[in-house]
Amino acid sequence: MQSSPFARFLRGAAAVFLLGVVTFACAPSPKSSLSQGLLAGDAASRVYVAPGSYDEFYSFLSGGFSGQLSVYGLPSGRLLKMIPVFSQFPENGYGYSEETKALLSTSFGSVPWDDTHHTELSQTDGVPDGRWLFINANNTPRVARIDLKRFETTEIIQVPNAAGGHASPFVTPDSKYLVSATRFSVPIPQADVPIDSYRKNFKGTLTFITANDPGRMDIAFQIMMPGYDYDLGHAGKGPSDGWFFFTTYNSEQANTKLEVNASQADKDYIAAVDYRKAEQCVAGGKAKNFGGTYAHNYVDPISQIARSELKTGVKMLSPTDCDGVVFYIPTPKSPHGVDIDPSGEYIVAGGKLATVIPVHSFTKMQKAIADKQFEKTIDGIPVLKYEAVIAGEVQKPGLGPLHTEFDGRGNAYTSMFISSEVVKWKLGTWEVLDRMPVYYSVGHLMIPGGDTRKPWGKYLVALNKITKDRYLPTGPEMARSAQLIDISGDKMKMLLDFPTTGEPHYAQAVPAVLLKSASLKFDKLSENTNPNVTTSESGGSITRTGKRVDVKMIAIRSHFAPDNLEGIQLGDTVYFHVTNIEQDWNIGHGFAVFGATTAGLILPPGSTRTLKWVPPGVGVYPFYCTDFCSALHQEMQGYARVSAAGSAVPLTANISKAATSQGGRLPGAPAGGSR
Ligand code: RUQ
Ligand code: CUA
Repeated sequence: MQSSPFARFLRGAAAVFLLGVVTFACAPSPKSSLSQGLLAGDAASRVYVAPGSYDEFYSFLSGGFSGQLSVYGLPSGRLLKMIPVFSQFPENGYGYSEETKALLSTSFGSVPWDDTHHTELSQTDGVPDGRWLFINANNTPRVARIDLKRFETTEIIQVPNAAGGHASPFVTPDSKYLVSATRFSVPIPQADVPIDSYRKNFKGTLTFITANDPGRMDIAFQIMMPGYDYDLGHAGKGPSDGWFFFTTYNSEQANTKLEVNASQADKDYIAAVDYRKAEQCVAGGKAKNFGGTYAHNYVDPISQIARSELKTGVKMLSPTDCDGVVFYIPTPKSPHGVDIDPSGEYIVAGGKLATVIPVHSFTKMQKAIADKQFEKTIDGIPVLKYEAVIAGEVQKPGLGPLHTEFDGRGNAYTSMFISSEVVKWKLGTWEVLDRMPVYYSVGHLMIPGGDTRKPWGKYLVALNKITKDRYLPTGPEMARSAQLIDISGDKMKMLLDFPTTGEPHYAQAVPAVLLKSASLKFDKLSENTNPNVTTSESGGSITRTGKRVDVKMIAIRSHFAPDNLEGIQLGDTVYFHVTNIEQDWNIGHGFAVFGATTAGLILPPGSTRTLKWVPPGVGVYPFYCTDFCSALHQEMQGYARVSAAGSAVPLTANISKAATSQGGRLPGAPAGGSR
């Protein structure tokens, strides 16, 4: 293979990749997609979900640079919902209403836009359990919990002593911990040092975050690591349960022109962390009390109001103080993904520049540790011998391997970024079984449960970086493209292209039955403990406290009560606390007021949301419902009168005469459901 044309091709292509000029040079022609599997009509019937029918799987795709995630049905590829996490979201007012703002708080203040990379479902015994979905923020390192009864973000914790939370938020099989690792090493603690003192002053950290207790996410401990880039991670399972594996690149410790300087070494490392050993060392007092300030934000499940607290200090463990807590496994070459097969024995790395896919053996790793088969030690971390740990190498897999998932039938599927294909290969024999071209430059791929102990190995979704000619052109920017592939047979079959929001790095999916029936339909008004809730037509009010005016009102088809407000003065700050008192699934209202600097509020049934409004001048300002809720939605409006400061106009709020009948429906208006 050394002198074969293929090897020369690989070297040439790797050089091209290094120069960064070609990202999809080897992409096959789009015309060939239909010949790669089924006839068009056949493929269409495989993804057809008849109107009114449900999809078989929920899938959760990270939104990448949008800071959000989105929910798609599979196999149809229909977009079901976008869930805002680290970014404000105009579709439902997330991050704009007073109740949700605190979720975006960090030690740097409010960060209303971040970059997400990986979605991860909570697990019980190594299998997705449908309780929560976790997702990371990369730029300001954070981890969020999404409650899958509500499909809403309910908790976010910041990760201190880190920069770039990319290897995150991978979960242990019991959901005890989530991890986050520094993609970018930095001085820890931060310090004003020359950048070219990188080798001396820059460090990485691996963070373990407690995850199993909603409202109590916390930094369990951190491990101080050599200053490399820590890229991705996955927990062990089965026999390797208790271990966590992280890829590193830039073990060269370059601090400039990384595309060349961090691609010098033949091998970087996978860091294998024995986190039960870390727990013992922390319990045994071997961790240092270390600084670091971080925000913990949490939506109170009763009042549905988010609160933020700032915390300080973590337990920091050094490998030199805790023998056997971390080992490095040499791995070619600038590895990106690290994926553990369903049995827990094989550790698969995707070396972006490697010509093979190396697969390590957990059994051999344990033996190598017991036999002290070490090459050297770096900062207290023994480096195991490659030959002592390697189980096998997949030869000629393609170009630019990144990520691998499993079907539970002994097969692995690896994404090939440069050669734009998904490659199926066999665990144990390492032979390539099949290839499927994808369009173009696939990053992650996802099989429902494909990183767990029990994959639902029916479909594979390729998450592609470049769309180009796949859809009607929409100017210089195109939506990213996902492709659905049938993996139930021997040969992969291309079924469907569908556009995605943002850049989905990773994704997760579960059978719909796991979540469908538990999905919340509305919040019960009787359980709404927001202190500014209004539960009845006549319960609204307007009150003044100095220059602050609080308005409590209800929204119901098709009015607000009260609907006319007077006595507000220029210089006041007005808080509109609006409660949607509907008790019916999916009956929402909105609230917007003229002169506001954001659009307003969106109110799911049973909820209270608050809009802060500083009137821009004297006058009369209409407010209205922004969500077409009924035949008389256009009538759902009111006025706020603003007088000069010191005016004698009394503070009043009326209840509209048209709104006095309970339920608030005008004669002749439909009873509901017509939105
Ligand atoms: S990454 S395309 Cu942010 Cu997980 Cu590999
Ligand atoms: Cu309420 Cu439109």
